[in-house]
Amino acid sequence: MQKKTIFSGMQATGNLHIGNWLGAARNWAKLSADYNCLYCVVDLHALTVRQDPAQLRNNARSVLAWYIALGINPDENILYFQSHVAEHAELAWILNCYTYMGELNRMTQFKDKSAKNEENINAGLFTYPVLMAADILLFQTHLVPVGDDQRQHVELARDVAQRFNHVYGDIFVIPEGYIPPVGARIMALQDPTRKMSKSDENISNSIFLSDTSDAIIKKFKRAVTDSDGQVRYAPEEKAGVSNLLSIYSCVTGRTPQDCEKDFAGQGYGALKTTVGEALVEAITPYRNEHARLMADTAYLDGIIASGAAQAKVLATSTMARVKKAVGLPK
Ligand code: AQP
Repeated sequence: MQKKTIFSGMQATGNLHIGNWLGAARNWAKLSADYNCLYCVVDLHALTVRQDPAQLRNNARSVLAWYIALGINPDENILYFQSHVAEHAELAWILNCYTYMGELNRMTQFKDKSAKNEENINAGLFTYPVLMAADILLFQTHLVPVGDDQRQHVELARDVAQRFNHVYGDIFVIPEGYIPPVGARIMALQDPTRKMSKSDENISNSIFLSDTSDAIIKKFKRAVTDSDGQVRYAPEEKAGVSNLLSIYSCVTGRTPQDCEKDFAGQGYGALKTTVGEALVEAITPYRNEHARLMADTAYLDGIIASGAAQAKVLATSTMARVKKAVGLPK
């Protein structure tokens, strides 16, 4: 039987953090054996926030190298840059004409990001979910493994695809989101009511995959918890402690409730040290592999070129059907 298709991506807006890994890339690696997968570095999305050009180019390569370092085999999956396949932007324009302002006005990420970038609330930030719908629908995607913050955007992609199909027939596969039961929303260490984010101004909030082991241990030691002193998994009531237990759960492969038992009769100090050390052990081999890949320019260049060529073939096929359906001349 023909394998189904996965599409997902990450923005090249900075260093990847453990939320990007535990909420998304970890599942990409797990799912990749059973699907045809495209994992994209969504560099066009990154432009919705002002970027330094040299840094954006470097971040894009770094994100792609992280995909490989985190276990996604470039010989079996398509890894590429969004800007190398112009059909992403072309389909986004067409889908803009099938998406309602009211739908985009409801997107919580737009509200959050506008609040953070008051001086630059551009139209791209507003139509970001349409470009994301185009990313997904361009490849007749069945499954989109993402973190919880992208749930609403995947829903919108489904709505737009259904609307389009209703008018023109079965042009797009209707995608499903895949959001993991644990790790889908890793919270900021200093403010566990907010999600961990690449572009957070306070670097103590995020554990970056490139952080040194010492920095990781220190950040965990300073993580905000609460004053009742009990290691218990209760996300609503005990956001900081539950966040640490979620991270530990992802790294150990055990449930957060089971992890809780390891700390019976112990305080938050033991929890912070254990989680920090477990994480250091888990990511050190990835960090070393990432450094090795970044130094191998020719190898990365080869993957980038071949990924774009493979993605382009698939994208062209969908675009031909879309253009014909809406009536654009040949
Ligand atoms: N804190 C998180 N916990 C779990 N998953 C997360 N993701 C992001 N943050 C967390 C998931 O990682 C994938 C890539 O995210 P993105 O690059 O599209 O950026 P984002 O969702 O806007 O989050 P960031 O990393 O915080 O970037 P900035 O700071 O640039 O906004 C997605 O699957 C996302 O769900």
